[in-house]
Amino acid sequence: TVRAFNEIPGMWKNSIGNLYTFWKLDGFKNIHHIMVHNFNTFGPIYREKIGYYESVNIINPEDAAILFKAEGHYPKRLRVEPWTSYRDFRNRKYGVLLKDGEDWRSNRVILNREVISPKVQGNFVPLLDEVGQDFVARVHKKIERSGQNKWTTDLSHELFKYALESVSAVLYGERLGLLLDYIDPEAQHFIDCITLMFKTTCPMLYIPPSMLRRLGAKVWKDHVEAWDGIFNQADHCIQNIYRQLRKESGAQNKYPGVLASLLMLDRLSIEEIKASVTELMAGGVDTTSITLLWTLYELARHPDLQEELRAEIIAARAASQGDTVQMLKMVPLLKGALKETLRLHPVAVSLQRYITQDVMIQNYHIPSGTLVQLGLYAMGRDYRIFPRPEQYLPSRWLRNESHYFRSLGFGFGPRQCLGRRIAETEMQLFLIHMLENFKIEKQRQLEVRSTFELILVPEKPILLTIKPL
Ligand code: HEM
Ligand code: 2DC
Repeated sequence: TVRAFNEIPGMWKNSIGNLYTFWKLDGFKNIHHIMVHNFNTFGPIYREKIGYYESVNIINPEDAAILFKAEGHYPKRLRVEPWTSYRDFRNRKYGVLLKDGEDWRSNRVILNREVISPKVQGNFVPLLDEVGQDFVARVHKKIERSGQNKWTTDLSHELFKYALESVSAVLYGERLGLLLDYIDPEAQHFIDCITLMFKTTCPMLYIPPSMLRRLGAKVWKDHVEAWDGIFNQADHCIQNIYRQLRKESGAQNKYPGVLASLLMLDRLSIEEIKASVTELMAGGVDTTSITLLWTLYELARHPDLQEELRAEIIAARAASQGDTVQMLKMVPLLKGALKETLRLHPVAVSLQRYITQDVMIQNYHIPSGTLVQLGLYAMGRDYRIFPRPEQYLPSRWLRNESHYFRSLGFGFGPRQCLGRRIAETEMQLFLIHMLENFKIEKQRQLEVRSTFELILVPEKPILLTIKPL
């Protein structure tokens, strides 16, 4: 007995009323908790309508598999209206993040080869390894200066710089030098603009930006200012490389970076390259830095696990004999730790697709064209999917429990995170260098929750103490 679409439980009849309730519950900051609550109330599938978004929400891995099998040839996510509105407003091109259809696919295929294919990882490793070493040197210096043989700090600002330095090294093939003593005010401004851009996106997710623009709302103005800052800084970096490339003729042996590779390949227009490279640069800061911060937080809470990881790293270092690419293949527990971080603290609260064919989920008929959301945060914390979900257990990813559609932190399929290889390599190398040099400790046994600022971030600063080994 197939049940009809209209029989799906949920609150989808009064969209304005829902928007009001949502707002009253401080829903902007708590989307992830509200989703958990809804799954507890309605079961593994529910319909919802908030403002102009109507969706079906699911939580089970088996249902995620059905969703992704129905995503079609041109997978389409929920459109982040404030982001497209800004581009339209300033007459800037969409990059791969915002494009759809054949336009998306043709750009994405070209970018894949330079950013995410296995053949490029070897190019990224030496660059990212150097950034990791510089970070360690900086921490040593901070510890020395403290005069206490330790450094207690909210590492987030250092991690933002680490992430920007890393993604820039890969994109531009050269170092910005953000881990030196002198803080480049332009780089700091760029970092601040990204945070502001994410923050100001949230309230506009449910209220049409075009309306806020006509009303002259502050949130729209701030949003525009944030994106302007992002694009100006990226333009600056891109112009630099472009000029250098025209001066230097003849091939060099050194890996020139993603941008120069794309320019030389000459298969995308300059404007298209600019749009996607800007998205990569902006997408590469808060995402990896916050995931690393959560990982350090978990390692500080689990000293035994920290020792276990350190042992794995030391053994891998010895066995790989200076071949770092090889070494990264010998740290399964470390990779499990990053998966475990993204399970409990995902960057994206949900994954979404407009399905391109009718499907059956939980015995309900769902018509083609429906927006289906997988509650990634809720899934990661459900005891039916992950036994003892509240425990941070990297080894669960090494055991032969089912991993079927359970590791989805970077999304899935051809529309998955384009920065995934960069992010993974950068995070693995960071943790390798940190664990080889320092012990991470926590101040008090305080639980830190997530709050929604378009991406999920810690609700309050996380103070860590770093000691030399
Ligand atoms: C898309 C997560 C780091 C650039 C996405 C998506 C997720 C995600 C969930 C949507 C995927 C989907 O719909 O299936 C993450 C996580 C990161 C991370 C967890 C780090 C821990 C990065 C980095 C970059 C980046 C470092 C840039 C270097 C992008 C871009 C897209 C994307 C450009 C859009 C791709 C497209 O639409 O074709 N990311 N990301 N991300 N991410 Fe990431
Ligand atoms: C936010 O309801 C909640 O990787 C919305 O690097 C649905 C939604 C749609 C798209 C998601 C977004 C959420 C969270 C942030 C994501 C984004 C797609 C890409 C983006 C997951 C879940 C992110 C952070 C990119 C951002 C790149 C940008 C700064 C240029």
